[in-house]
Amino acid sequence: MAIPAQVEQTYQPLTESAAIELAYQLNLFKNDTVLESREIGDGNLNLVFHIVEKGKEKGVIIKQALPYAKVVGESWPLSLNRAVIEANALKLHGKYAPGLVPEVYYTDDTLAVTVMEDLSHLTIARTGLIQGENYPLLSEHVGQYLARTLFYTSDYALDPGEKKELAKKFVNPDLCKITEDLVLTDPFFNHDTNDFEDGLQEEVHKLWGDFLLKLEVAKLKKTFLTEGEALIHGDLHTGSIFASETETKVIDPEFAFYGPIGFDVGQVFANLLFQVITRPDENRAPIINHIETVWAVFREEFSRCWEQDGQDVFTKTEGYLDYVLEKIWKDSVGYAGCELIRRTIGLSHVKDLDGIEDEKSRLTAKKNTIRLGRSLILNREKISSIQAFKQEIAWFSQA
Ligand code: SR1
Ligand code: MG
Repeated sequence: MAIPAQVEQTYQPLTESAAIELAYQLNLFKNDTVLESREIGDGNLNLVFHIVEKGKEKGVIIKQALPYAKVVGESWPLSLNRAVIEANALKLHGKYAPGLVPEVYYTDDTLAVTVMEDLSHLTIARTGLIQGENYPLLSEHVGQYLARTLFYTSDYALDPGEKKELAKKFVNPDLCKITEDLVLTDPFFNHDTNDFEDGLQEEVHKLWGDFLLKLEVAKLKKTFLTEGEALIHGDLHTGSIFASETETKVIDPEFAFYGPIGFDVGQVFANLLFQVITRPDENRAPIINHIETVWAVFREEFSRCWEQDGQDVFTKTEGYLDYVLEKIWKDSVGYAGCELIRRTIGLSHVKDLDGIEDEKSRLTAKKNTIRLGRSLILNREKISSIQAFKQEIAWFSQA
């Protein structure tokens, strides 16, 4: 794609026709091309326009941040700087995990716009998985993405000064606050952002009264607030992944900041677990294999990068890599638990659960995600291997 021209504008939300105008102004297409524009954003925060030449399938995506959370409304203001953070994270993560993130063609900080690769030949992984797809390469690709983006942006790989410069660039308070509140606080208290059906009252009240659980969530929140280990994606659920039989692309890193590696891994685990819990018995194995493979590939590739490119002198010290991996594992198990609970009773649910039409089956599945979530948070020190994790999953995924 040719480098687009610059445009001088003040911020205003785009419409479908304004997005076409912008595409012309940026010289993304020739002036005589007939363009079509469709707003396809189904997330909680942004406008997303698919711009194509009439009659063609592949075009470009123009994504624009809104100055508030679309899912709540203008009463929840959000910084437009997240568009800059997202574009920079895509570029940096793309450098370390080539082929696994969309290409960025153009950014405009004032308009909070990112023009990027059109991935409409792929399907959002959550949608495909719910429809019974298995995407055989999904976990291999996601494991590689996690290992490489997280290792190469950490102090294990970078000079500490360079890492701190990067960390400054990715300070992301508004989006971190969403996670601190919606994932790591509100679901564990009687808070008005929570959203759950009546049939879960008893289960939820038990959770709110569980002081041991609250203590463990407090520890995980502290880690999220204070451990700037690597440039994490920050919102790595299956709605942030495009997939096909052969390709995987991780999108939407607007929550990126320097945080704990286990947060990204844990969100991947949890969002695959929704499928384990909601699929019929006979279709669960491919998803359990995905969870196992994500961890195996992450562990192997992270270790390989560590041996090859570890810059800190202690990366040569026996036992240090094992210590780091063990900490990442325990954090991942704990954050998976928080995400399971949050997507069940907090703000912003998942279709895997809410899409179950039969009320009894839906409530059973939701009770299982709450119970599994609680157990993962409380027992993460004891769940020390993928085998133990699989046993835990089996226990809570019975109908
Ligand atoms: C107010 S935003 C709600 C959720 O949408 C995003 O995808 C994140 O998961 C966030 O927590
Ligand atoms: Mg998102």
